Amino acid sequence: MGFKCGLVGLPNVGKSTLFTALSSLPVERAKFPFSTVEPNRAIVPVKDERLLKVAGLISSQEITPATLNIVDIAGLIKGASKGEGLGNRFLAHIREMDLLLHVVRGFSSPDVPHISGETDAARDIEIVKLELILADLSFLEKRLEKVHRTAKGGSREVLEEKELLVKLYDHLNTGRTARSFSGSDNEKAIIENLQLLTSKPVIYVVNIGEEELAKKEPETVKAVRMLAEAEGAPVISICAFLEGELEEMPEEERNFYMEEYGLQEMGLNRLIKLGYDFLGLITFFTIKGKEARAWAVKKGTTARKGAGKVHGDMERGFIAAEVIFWEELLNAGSLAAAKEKGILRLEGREYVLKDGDIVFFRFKV
Ligand SMILES: Nc1nc2c(ncn2[C@@H]2O[C@H](COP(=O)(O)OP(=O)(O)O)[C@@H](O)[C@H]2O)c(=O)[nH]1
Ligand SMILES: [Mg+2]
Repeated sequence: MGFKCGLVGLPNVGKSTLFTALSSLPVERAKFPFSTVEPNRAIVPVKDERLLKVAGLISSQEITPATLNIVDIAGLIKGASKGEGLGNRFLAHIREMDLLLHVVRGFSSPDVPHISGETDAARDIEIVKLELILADLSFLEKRLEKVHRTAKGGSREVLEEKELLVKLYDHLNTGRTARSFSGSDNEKAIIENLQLLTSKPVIYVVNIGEEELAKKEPETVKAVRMLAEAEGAPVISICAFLEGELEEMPEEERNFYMEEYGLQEMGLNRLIKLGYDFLGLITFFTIKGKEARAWAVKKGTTARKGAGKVHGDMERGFIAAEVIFWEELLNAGSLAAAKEKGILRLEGREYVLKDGDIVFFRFKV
């Protein structure tokens, strides 16, 4: 179903504004039927020049970009981990995410109340982080109780898990995230299985006001950057308000305003690209008749698994993959010419897909 990025943050920081802007990016909804069912989920396209070039070469009538799922998770307030506000439902949503986009308020407006009075990026981030840590702690407590019971006379693995859980619990209990816990590879694998909220990768998104756009680095962005750098997380600043308006405009008008504001690229595209890279995703392309399509998979995905992304039958009945790097195809001039030259390689199921590969799957049903 694709990779899920969840918008989290305090109420009134601009999550829904950002979400609305993202959901207006053009993508063919019919291909993603579930997107119409859930109002808080947007399918957003990943802009890719290579896809456009490949599509141009084969005179595509249909161009389907790779996509990310963005989920607008209802606002988090103090006490959410104890069930306040939307509490547990909210937390359950986060558990399903591959990546969190932590939105921080960077705009000031007397009309929009701030949940705790003044905007203070560092404190706001801390509130959200703390709620997630508390939720993880109560999860770990339950887990520890269970392990405790089975650990009596239990196997070595159970004892090891118990030891690890205790260490992790102490770590979180000092206000740190599971992300920042350093353990062995084996320990990390166990922790990953726990699906803790604070082990999700995070990108900080500072939602700045229009008047901040002209500044080199607004104060809030700087404050968030310092925090983020310390934990190795990326930061992006975006004016969600303006992005939404830009998205609605005809291209010419949009270009005019982007120049006025000194924007080289739509912030939405920068954000999606960043999320894509941060998730460790690569793109492969398929051509079917007159359709050129891009697919997002994790780095290291094999040809057979990649086939499964396109269709379950293709993975089950996988025979081989014919592969050509996108630039090689462009250089050849056409698909027919590439075939004639014999530059399509035949690869087996264990072939590791590369970013920019064009793949033709051979399979039996
Ligand atoms: N002045 C100003 N208001 C904004 C900006 N971004 C969002 N808002 C307003 O802030 C309020 C809360 O935004 P919303 O997206 O609903 O926040 P959420 O609670 O995080 O989903 C709304 O009234 C928005 O119109 C901005 O950049 N500048
Ligand atoms: Mg909202």
